[in-house]
Amino acid sequence: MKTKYVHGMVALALLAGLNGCKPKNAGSVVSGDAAAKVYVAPGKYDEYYNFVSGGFSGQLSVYGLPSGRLLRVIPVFSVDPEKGWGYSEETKPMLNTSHGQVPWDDLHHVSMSQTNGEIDGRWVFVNGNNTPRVARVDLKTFRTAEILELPNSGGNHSSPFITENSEYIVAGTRFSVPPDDKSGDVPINTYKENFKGTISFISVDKDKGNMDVAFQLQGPGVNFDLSHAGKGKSAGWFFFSTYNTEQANTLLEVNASKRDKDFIMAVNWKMAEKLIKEGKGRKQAVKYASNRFDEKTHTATSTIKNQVTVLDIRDYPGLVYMIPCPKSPHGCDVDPTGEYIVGSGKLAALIPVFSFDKIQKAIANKSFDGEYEGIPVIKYEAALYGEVKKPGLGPLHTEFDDKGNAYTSMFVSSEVVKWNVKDLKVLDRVPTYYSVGHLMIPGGDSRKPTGKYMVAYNKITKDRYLPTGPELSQSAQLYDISGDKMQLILDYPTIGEPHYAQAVSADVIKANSVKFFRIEENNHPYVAKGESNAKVFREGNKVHVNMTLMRSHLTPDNIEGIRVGDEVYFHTTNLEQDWDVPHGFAIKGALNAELLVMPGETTTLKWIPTKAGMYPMYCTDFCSALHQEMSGYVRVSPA
Ligand code: CUK
Ligand code: CUA
Repeated sequence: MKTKYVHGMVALALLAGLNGCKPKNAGSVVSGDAAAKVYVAPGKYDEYYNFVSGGFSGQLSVYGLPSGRLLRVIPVFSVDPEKGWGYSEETKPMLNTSHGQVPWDDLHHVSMSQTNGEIDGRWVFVNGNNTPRVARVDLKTFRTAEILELPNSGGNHSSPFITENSEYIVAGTRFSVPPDDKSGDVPINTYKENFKGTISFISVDKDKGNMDVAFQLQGPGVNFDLSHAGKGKSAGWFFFSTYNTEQANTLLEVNASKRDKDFIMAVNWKMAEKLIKEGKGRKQAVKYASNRFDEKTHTATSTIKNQVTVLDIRDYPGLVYMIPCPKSPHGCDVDPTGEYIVGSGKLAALIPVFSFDKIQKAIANKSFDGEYEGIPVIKYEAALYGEVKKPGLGPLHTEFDDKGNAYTSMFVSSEVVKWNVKDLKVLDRVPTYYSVGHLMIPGGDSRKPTGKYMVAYNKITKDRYLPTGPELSQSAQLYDISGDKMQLILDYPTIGEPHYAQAVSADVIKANSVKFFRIEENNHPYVAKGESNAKVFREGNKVHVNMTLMRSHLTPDNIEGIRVGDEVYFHTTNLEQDWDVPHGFAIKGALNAELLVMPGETTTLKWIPTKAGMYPMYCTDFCSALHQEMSGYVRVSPA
């Protein structure tokens, strides 16, 4: 979420005086042995990979923990000139949508693939909040392998949360919208009649990870906020927080905050899956892009799909239930046992903890408190395990450790509060600098949390770093949680606005990391597998340059016969067969930035010269002592 909105809401909720309050002793509460705890000696590796949302940068960054060292920025939804992402012909289709190429998005949440409720280190899924999309990053290559657009959605925020064997990731729409097969050209004040809330269930192929929209649930025009899958005993269920159950369409900060309680929506996804298998649901015409990177050719293809199966949740009794939750719920987290579901009302001064067993009993006994839009509402007390009293202000998100404790971020009072899941007693609290959004414990939303570190991802930095003009980096803060008291041990800036993040032991990933691609397996249609295969050839006004890159020359390096207006394709193959020897490629005046080509890979830069003249081209990545010599010329003649 964006800070200013929360601030606005909070002000309206008469909490104005507490808005943005600063914890005392900023900067002086660092643990005495902090340096030793975060110091990773030169040449030594970090213990954890931490995958951090880049917010409105549209990218995913990778940090080492506990050092806080930035290891990599993985381009996902946004073009990235450093890697030619979205500029090379091979990657352009990844950013395709039903609206055309959308070269940016707002990335909020990170879900690592799981097996038996434990992070298995195969893929990271992330969401695009703006033009509804989910992406899959392959952790063998640390590259985005797939981007899937979502129909019937607006603002894909409640996403991408995963089931414990990665069967599905879900994506709930933040903005209810008229379904795609209806005209969206309707008066906005017909919201209640025309706008629908939609949740996509996206299937994930067991072996390849390929995603598709398996089915969608459609219902009243509420806004879905975060969600989490059940675990263990609750594994067949999903829990979504909702807000704007008022179904307001204007001045939401007032009109969507009227009700004392909104809902957590409990979805029996096993039942939905069964209904779909039985052929239930309605086929709806839509258009959405499915973009995949082909592992053989290293080229993305974009396919526009045109149908989804929709279950109207009101047509299937038993599929969903509403659980009242105070007030403007945001986070919705499930503890490692799967029994406790933690709600977090942005405007609430307590944390409700619901019991899965009690929810099941309430359903069996019909302990309902009427209906909401045809959906049974379970009585608050019938579902409630208990409340954490006076935890702080503005609870947002909760993670768990391996000792039965929960940690909840408090946006308004700018702190993290540790409490015991069984007795709901607050055990400890630490200030954050400032206004924490998500927090993260490695494995902290899985069945196997760890208990060593917690990271707070903060919206505001203020006085934490040297000033850099009006805009300051957001920041992460690392806490040692191994003892009774949480201790701040490190601050580090982040790329873009961090929302959620996940971390996993480096051992789960590092052994599988690809070092380079085998040139003999390169199936790119324009590969040159050796310098003797390099060539320039013309097809009408298209000119193909099958070029090789090898320390320290381009082949060919003198190109003539190009005319103004030709479409020139530089298909550059990096012939190196060694780890960490990329070459780059750029040419004067090219609109498509540059390329960064991995060993064994072929990547294409398209260039349409507009003026006759001499155009230098060169390798952009310092690759050897003779890197400056890795260059050449293209002569362009009048058309
Ligand atoms: S949201 Cu950002 S602090 Cu998009 Cu997960 Cu709660
Ligand atoms: Cu190749 Cu520099």
